[in-house]
Amino acid sequence: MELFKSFSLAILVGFISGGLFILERKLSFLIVIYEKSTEAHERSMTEAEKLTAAYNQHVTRSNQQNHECPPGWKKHMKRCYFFSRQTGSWAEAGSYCRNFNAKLAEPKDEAEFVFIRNTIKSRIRVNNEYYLGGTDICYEGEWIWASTMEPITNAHWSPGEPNNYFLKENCMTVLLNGLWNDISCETSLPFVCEIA
Ligand SMILES: [Ca+2]
Ligand SMILES: [Ca+2]
Repeated sequence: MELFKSFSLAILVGFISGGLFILERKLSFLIVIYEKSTEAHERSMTEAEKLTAAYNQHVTRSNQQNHECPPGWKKHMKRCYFFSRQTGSWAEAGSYCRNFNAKLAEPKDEAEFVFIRNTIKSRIRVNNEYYLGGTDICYEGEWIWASTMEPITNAHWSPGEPNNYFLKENCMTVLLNGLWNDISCETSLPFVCEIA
């Protein structure tokens, strides 16, 4: 009887040892698989990051080289400008510009003013003034740039302007001589948009 018990115990121990051995082998195998897949994942992440960085560099370089403006827009310094053929009220002109993440042009420095003046003068078929982004619609005589509501400090009004003709001229235009005028905001005119 004792012999039978010892024999059974030995078989049981052998069975368990064998099972543990198999389990250990399977576990080692799974660990190797996991490590390899982790390495592969990290490698592919690194490659994806490299590709992303290379793409971003390409875009930045391309923008630096071309100083890209959308088709039909003109480049000046770091900004893009659109001189429309379409016409609309001052409010419609502003909406049109905003559709392109732009605004009615606000020539705040001398270089920008000269660029717009020269471009207007060079457009030989044009016989109209163009809307810009200045207004005194909030308070008569207090001219501001609409996008920021900053006071306009670098005035380039044409002689005799702004005259608030018929007490209803509250929107800024640039005349064909390149200087500024005030006009009724309902007048249908072409306009200049600017992307900063
Ligand atoms: Ca006015
Ligand atoms: Ca006027």
